[in-house]
Amino acid sequence: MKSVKNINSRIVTAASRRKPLQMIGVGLIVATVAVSASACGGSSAGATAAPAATTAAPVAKTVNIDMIGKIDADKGPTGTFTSKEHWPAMAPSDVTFAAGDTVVLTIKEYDDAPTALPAGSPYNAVAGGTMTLDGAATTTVSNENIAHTFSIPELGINVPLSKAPDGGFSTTVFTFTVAKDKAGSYTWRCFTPCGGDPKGMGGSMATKDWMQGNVVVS
Ligand SMILES: [Cu+2]
Repeated sequence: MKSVKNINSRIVTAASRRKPLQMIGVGLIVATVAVSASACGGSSAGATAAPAATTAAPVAKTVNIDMIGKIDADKGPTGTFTSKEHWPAMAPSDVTFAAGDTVVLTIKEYDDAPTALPAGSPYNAVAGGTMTLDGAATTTVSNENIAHTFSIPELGINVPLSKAPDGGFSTTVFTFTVAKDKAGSYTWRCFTPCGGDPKGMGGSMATKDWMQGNVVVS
């Protein structure tokens, strides 16, 4: 509301300078009230469109989120994970951003073992944003290289994560913009069968804070 008041005062002041006649001034004030009403009833984007709102703060922001993927206890930064042997995990498992934000998600993957997706799976391909792998633009990760995915199906997001080089890590940077009507609670999960049981879907795959977590879009 504060910004709307500022806009009004700017419009009235500018109008007064341009139009000294009182009668015209009254007409302009009525017009200004109309602008004010539409700005209050609509979104802040409407206020941004007003000519006087040159100083309005941008609504959307860029959010940087860093995650680390690893397996076992002897890889990755110490203290990040509580080990379960052969359980891959990603941390922090809960992420938050706002509708309309542009999110830059950086994932360092320390798991050096590939886990192939079933033939024909859509989860090898990047979806819902743009991705770089170790600095190079990437649109898909092959079954020879894929270790995990960071996927939020309800938001149309899929980030295939490449296995780490021996003794190191791969760096995936995924950038996406969240639609303004997508506020809500979602679940991210991995889709590679990395869970350890015969079908690869149990254990870490079925356990929150390992291969799945919460996504809150405020
Ligand atoms: Cu996985």
